[in-house]
Amino acid sequence: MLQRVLHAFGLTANAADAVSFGSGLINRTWKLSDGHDAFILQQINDAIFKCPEDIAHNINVTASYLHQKFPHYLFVQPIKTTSGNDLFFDKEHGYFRLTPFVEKSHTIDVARKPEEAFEAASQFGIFTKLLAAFDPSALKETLPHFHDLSLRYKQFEEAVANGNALRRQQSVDLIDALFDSRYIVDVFESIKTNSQFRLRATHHDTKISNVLFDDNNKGLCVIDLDTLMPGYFISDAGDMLRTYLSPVSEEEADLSKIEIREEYFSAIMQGYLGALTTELSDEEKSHFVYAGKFMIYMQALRFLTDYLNDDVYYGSTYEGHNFVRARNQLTLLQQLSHKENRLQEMVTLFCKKSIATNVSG
Ligand code: GN1
Ligand code: MG
Repeated sequence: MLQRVLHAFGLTANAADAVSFGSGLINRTWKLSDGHDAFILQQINDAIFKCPEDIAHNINVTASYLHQKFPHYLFVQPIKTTSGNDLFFDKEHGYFRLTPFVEKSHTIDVARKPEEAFEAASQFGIFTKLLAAFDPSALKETLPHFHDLSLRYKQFEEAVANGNALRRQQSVDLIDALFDSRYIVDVFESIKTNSQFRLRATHHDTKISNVLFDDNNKGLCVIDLDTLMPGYFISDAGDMLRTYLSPVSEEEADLSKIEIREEYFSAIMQGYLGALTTELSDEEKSHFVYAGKFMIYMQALRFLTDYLNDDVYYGSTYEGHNFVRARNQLTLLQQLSHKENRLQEMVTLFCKKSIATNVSG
């Protein structure tokens, strides 16, 4: 199968040398080389992305905007097939996309130092800043309602009402705890009608492995634009907080290892809000901590919904996998809530200082 795909892109590389790459839950990714150059090949999961052409459209319009306005920004553009298509479609295996592998770049799976979190957060902030004048309605919604928390909550309620009976019984405590945090949805609903919040070109998947780093561990650019769509900044800020603050990932079953590392919070805040000082409104900035709660809560709802629905979306590698993930995210949410006041103070202080710096030039 891979050989056919490589041929379509005009590559002489040997399919047998393609190695699995990355750790995403949705798409499959390989790295390969044709002797000269290295490439990243991805099979787009079209059970989830119903219209992969929309992703290609979004990448193309963004590429041409950035190319025109910010030609020095490193934008990793996919390579077309020999027939000039953005994607190769194979009847049996679906859609494939090829991108050049950026030489002397690497990705990081988990933030091991606050400096790495800072670099990644700066890159996501810079990306948003560069696209500030770009009309987000030019972007197609590759996953309609992807970060619509109200909808995720509704889907959760439906799973609680109609999902796997045994699993529902076994999850009562977790279900109750998630119902108890419904106020997070209420805040989201108020954001949607608040004119101080803007819809922007939003990445929607800001885990640290979606940033390229150079050999000195400085951020180069962001990658993986599958979910680049109109959205609120809370999605991007929130998923960084969700995935960089704790020393362990959503996969960790030992809840005692989950914690909020303040030095990482500070790094994300400085990197992200620092890049967007003049772009985000005061009202938006004041919701920076909320952004973390928003994304962590949504992920807890999504994992538990999937558990109750027999793991149809995320899959599972062991019995109770999505339950464990949901419990992990609830714990992270509780830890963040414990520190909320202190973190909020850090944001207030940072915003005051950066405004002062801006005014004094
Ligand atoms: C999925 O495939 P990956 O890991 O980039 C999911 C994200 C979740 C994440 C949780 C399209 O992303 O929304 O936050 O898993 N992407 C989609 O690990 O559902
Ligand atoms: Mg992704």
